[in-house]
This record gives sequence, structure tokens and C-alpha cells, in this order.
Amino acid sequence: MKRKSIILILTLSLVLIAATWAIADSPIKLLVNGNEIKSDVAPVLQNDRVLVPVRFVSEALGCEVIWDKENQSVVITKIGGGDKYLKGQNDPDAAEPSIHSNFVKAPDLLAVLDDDKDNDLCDYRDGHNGGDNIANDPLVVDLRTKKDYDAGHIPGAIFIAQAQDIGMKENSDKLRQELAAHVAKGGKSQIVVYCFTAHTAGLAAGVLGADGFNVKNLRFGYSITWEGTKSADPTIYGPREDANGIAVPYPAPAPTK
Ligand SMILES: [Ca+2]
Ligand SMILES: [Ca+2]
Ligand SMILES: [Ca+2]
Repeated sequence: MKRKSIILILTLSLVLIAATWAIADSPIKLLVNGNEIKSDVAPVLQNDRVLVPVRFVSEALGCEVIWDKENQSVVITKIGGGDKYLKGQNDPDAAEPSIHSNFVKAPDLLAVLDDDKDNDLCDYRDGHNGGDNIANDPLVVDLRTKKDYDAGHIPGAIFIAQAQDIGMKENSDKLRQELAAHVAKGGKSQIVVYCFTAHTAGLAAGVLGADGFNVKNLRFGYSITWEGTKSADPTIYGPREDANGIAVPYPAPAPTK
């Protein structure tokens, strides 16, 4: 009897080991709110803990995830209400489907940068009167020359390098840091770039997109659409600021549309 028991125990042990192997061999499913999430790397069982890719879980829960290499930090931010990102023209719910998926229209950018519509953009900045919300703001990046930026740019936009240099490692690292800082303040993990006419910025947007940035390009660029110098639709006479943050007025008589 004793021998039989030992055999039975051994058999059960083998069955259990086999079952454990079977469990370990089958992929671990990841479900968020009842929906299965497909991640690039499958969850793994390690030291009795299931390790899952934090980006996929976080994004499924409506959070944005930034890998801040400089500070060796994973920054997870809960996104506020409303649209997650500015829409490009051929996003599924965009009004004008086209090949130009990277384009953002000037009025759409203006609307998120000036929530309280007082013509003072990103007025959560020091020295401004408040009322705008950073939560729906992309990081706006000027890709013209520093001289052009200093003369007049979209309020709140930053300058790091010209379009042809923005993809260089030191510049894309700086951009990543600026984006992390923007997100840390509550902004979106999205970049909107612009140049004069949207051509060179479009090329840079492709480079930055391949580098992992969520990037859009201001359709028709700063000169044509933001400053309204051409009749390309839509043109606005968007607010401008110089290097000292002083508003750059339009020549009198003020253009009307
Ligand atoms: Ca405002
Ligand atoms: Ca205001
Ligand atoms: Ca805003």
C-alpha cells in the first residue's frame, strides 16, 4: 500500500508539474475593463509575479506614458476629459479625410491654446492672467531660425533647433526633455511643429515621428495660415510674441477676414 501511495504522490506531482508547465507555456492574457489588450511584449510570470507592459495598460486606462531617460523615470499621467490629442485630417473622425494625416489646422491649434478666448495664449504662464488649461495643449515647437522665432512666434511655442537639425540626437534629446516637462505640468504628450509654409516642418515631423514622437504639423505653416499672409484656407491672424514675450501686433489697419 505504501508503495502505491508513493507512486500516486509521484504521479500527482508530475501531473502538477506538467500543469504548471502548461500554464507557463500558454500566453498570459491582459484584460482591461473586460477588453483584451494586445501588447507588443506578452506578460510574463517571474518570481511569482506577473510583469505586464506598463504603457499598454496605462493607455488602456486613459493615461499617457513618458519614458524620461534623463531621470530614469516612467511618468504616467491621467488624461483629462475631451479629445486625447489634436486630430489630423485623416484621423477616423476627421471632417476631411486625406493623405495629410500629420496636419493640424490653425484654428484648431488656436482653440486649444486659448481656452478662455482672450487672445492671450497659454496664459497659465508666469505674468499672464490665467484662464487657459494646459491639459489639452500639445507642445508647440518652432522649426524656423532662432532669429525668426525671436522676431515673432506662436505664444507658448519653444525653439530648440531649425527643422533640418531637430532630428540630431542632442536636439531630439532636448525635445524629449521639454516634452516631459510639458507633460509634467499637465500638458499632452503631443508635439505640433511649424515652419513658414509647412514644407520643411513636414519633413522634420516625419523624422520625429519615426523617433517615436506623437507629432503634427501646422497646416500651411506660420506665415500662410497663422499670420494669414496668403489666401490659403483657413487663415487666421493669430497672436504672436517676440523673444521677450511681448505681443507683436499686426500692421494697422488690422487685417480683417
Ligand atoms: Ca487665453
Ligand atoms: Ca486669460
Ligand atoms: Ca489649452
